[in-house]
Amino acid sequence: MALKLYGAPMSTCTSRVMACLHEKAVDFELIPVDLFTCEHKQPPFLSKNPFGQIPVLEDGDLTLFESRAITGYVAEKIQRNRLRSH
Ligand SMILES: N[C@@H](CCC(=O)N[C@@H](CS)C(=O)NCC(=O)O)C(=O)O
Repeated sequence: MALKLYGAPMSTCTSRVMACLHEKAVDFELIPVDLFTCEHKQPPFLSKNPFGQIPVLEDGDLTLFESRAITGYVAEKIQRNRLRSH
């Protein structure tokens, strides 16, 4: 199942995560969050990140925020999966 990344390409923090996902060749779906209409401050988004900031990553049941935590998770998950397949 592809990872879901909630964010906006113009956001540096979203771009950080996208760069990591591209570097690791991980499939993901970018789900745009409209900062101009304050979508990130509405309850549906706040249920993913109570701080009301992008990006947010969903991997199945797991929801993560903070771009550096997300890149750390992606790097570790990829390494784990590659080690398992050897
Ligand atoms: N430390 C956070 C910072 C996230 C952040 O500042 N996101 C910005 C976009 S780059 C945002 O959501 N700004 C809207 C707001 O804070 O209301 C991270 O690295 O993910």
